[in-house]
Amino acid sequence: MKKLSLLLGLVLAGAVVLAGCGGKSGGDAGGNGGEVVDLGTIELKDYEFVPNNLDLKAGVTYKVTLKNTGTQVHDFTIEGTNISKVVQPGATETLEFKLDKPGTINVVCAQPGHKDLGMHFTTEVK
Ligand SMILES: [Cu+2]
Repeated sequence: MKKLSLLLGLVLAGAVVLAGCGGKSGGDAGGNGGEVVDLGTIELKDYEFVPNNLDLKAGVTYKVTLKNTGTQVHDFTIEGTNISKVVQPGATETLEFKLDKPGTINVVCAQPGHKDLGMHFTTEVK
């Protein structure tokens, strides 16, 4: 009888440890969601983005610095979203954004004609 209750105690202790692990990993994921990941600087030139790819994950908040080194007004716009930032020639702006779903996104300059001049790229959201 004593042996059985000891065994039961061990099983219960194991269950508590497992539950504790599950709770901890959930908490960590929430912590990552709260922080902002800095993507560095993207240069907006006449008429291209440099660099023209990004390493993105859904659900993460990113910050990007947009530097317009061209002679025209440019913008950084993610098609199909309301994520967009206009940058005047010679100016630098920062933009924070978060994408909810994985998939392929199109980043474009929405100024008239600029996309057709090559100012766009596609990138993967994991
Ligand atoms: Cu442009």
